[in-house]
Amino acid sequence: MKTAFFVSVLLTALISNICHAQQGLKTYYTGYFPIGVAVSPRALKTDEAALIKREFNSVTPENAMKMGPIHPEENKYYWTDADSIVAFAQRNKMKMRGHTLCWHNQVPGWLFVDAKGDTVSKEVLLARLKSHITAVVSRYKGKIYAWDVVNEVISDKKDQFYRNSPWYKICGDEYIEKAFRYAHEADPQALLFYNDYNEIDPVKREKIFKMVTSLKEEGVPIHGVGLQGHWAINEPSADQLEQTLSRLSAIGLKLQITELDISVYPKEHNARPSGTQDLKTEFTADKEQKQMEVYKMCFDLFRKYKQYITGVTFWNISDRSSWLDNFPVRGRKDYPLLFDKDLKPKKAYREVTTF
Ligand code: HAH
Repeated sequence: MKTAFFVSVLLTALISNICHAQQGLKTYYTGYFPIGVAVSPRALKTDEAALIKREFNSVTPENAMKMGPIHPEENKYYWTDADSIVAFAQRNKMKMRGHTLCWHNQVPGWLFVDAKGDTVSKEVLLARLKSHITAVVSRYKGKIYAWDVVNEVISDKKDQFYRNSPWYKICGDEYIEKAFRYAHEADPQALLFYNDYNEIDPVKREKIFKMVTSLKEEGVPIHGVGLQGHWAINEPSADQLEQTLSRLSAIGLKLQITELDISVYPKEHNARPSGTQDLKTEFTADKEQKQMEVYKMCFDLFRKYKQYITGVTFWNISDRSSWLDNFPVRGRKDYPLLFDKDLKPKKAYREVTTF
């Protein structure tokens, strides 16, 4: 009798465990928001493809649509990689976000200079921006429902508003609204986002609030704010994240978490080489516990703000590899995602799917 009881308890636990993981993140979040993932064209040809199809209902190209990779020379576009991700999304009836039309990193060398190597004028740079945005957005019109139009133009320095990038040096802040207008002209249906990181910092958050509010008031076609969400085991606190979501939702536009990962190392904002202090890179029980707590807290709040949040996208698929293996510390292994290197759901997976 007793044995039969224990066997049945064990079986129930086992079955519920299996079923739990099999539903897929996207199913748990059906009544909330799409769950996306950043991908490379290569990943779509490996065992990660099955995981993507099971768990997610949206994809973003991690690199394939950035200005450098997709537009390496003035008169040459390289479409192959981006096309293959769009085809995957279409084939599997997934949503697709575009990333990103205007950024200061991963830009092609030719963009800011003329044939002689001199810096181009504002008129030339805006004309180049327009032809880039028109080409890319038109090609995927109707297939990409949301674009990160402008990425990371707000400065991290407390006493500086805009980042002093080549874009800003040549155009002032005018390229920002122009980018949104060009994208809207090319695909009037696409939802257009301003995307940035570290909105949990109140100073940066207020700058973003101010810029996006004024774009909106001037009638610039902008529909949402993307919070990248590159967070860590020590930040944000629940209060900090709630203040962030509450403040930015007051702009009156939609919010998306566009690049979520939770690093198992305390947050550092600047790149540096690795040193002797970086040798302890195992995924310990302590790191796992802290990461679970942060993931749970984040998704508790995302669900609480579901009225404003229209998407949550992870930046990479599994701990097999992620951009955090090289940032901020070059070569330091990180474990920031919900799936381990064997693509099995980690304990944090259960935390975000039990509610
Ligand atoms: C993001 N920047 C970018 O939006 C994304 O395109 C890239 O793949 C990874 C992260 C975050 C960032 C950074 O790259 C450098 C310094 C601070 C923040």
